[in-house]
Amino acid sequence: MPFSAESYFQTQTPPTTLQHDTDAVREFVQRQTRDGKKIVLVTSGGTTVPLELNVVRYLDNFSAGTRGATSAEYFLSAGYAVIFMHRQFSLQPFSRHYSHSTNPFLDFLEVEPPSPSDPDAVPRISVIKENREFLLRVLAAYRDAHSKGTLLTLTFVTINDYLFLLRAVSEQMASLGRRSMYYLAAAVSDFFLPTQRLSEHKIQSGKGSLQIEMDQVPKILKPLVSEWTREGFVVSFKLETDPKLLIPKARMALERYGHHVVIGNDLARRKFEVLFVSRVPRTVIDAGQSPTGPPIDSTIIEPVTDAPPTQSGADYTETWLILEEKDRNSVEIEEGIVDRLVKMHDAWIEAGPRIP
Ligand code: PAZ
Repeated sequence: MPFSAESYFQTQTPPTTLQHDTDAVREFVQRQTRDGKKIVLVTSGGTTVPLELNVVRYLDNFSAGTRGATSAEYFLSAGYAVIFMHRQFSLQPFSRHYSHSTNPFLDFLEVEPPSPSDPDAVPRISVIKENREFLLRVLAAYRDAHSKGTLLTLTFVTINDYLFLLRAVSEQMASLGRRSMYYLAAAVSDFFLPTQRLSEHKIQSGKGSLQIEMDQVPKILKPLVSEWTREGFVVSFKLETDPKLLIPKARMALERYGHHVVIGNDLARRKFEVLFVSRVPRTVIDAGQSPTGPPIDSTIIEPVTDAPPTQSGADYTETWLILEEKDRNSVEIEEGIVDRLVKMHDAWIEAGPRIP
């Protein structure tokens, strides 16, 4: 029998940090509610699947957390409070601009020699001139988020940490009703090994080849949408490597879970091209596709023209958001994604019942 969400949470062990994180989220939600903020939960990075209890080996995936970390910054600048739930050591808002692999921080700096006329002077470190404007912008946004307390960062490592934490955070955010958004960009494992079947110690190699049968991870979007957060605006991501699958799989997800938007992306083209698929009321969609034109100058919104007919007869809206070729090294597609979702979310809030 595959695990349902319910049987999963009954049989698997919550992470030891869960209560601490839940308390932090409760306090954050209460404070942001008092300040009249909308809150977005951004999930980011990949989950691991441990193969042993005393874990030496695990399965992982490619996600660096770029989408989530970048989007979190744009949500903050759009006035949202952000719960940034990310894989430990994956990219984070602000510090992503100088990660250890791209743009090492030390490369931003230069040393000014001490003045020969002052015997007590020491060398000074400063930011290289051409990086100053950019770093000042990042620093100002970082300081703003910290001084206002609008960013709460939580970490997960395993698929188990992720599932327990997602449920806890969603339950805490439920009180926000329509003023909450869920932006589920993490790359979450589809398969796992239940604790009960994990080898306690490091798997030994003496027995030749290794065969592991994994269980399917329960489809967590279903309870998230229908039980944990009834009114939240829910956006999930769908990654494929075969572009033909994007539209059918995105539609299937909306059909199955009844949420608001699926953003489809092809692995190789994800940094400059995403597909929006939604089934939300017309007014909400129109807001996302502002009649005054694309959200930012460098993005093109193109209706999908080659979509197969829907099997259920449902009315989907499918559009590509594409970065123009000339802008692909200087503009981040997340700016367009967030801009569009914020408009859709506002229309969703406007269309719905007011929160007491
Ligand atoms: O983390 P990243 O920026 O390298 O990649 C982002 C992404 C492709 C993981 C995200 O856009 C996404 O599609 N997440 C959902 C993946 C899935 O289908 O489970």
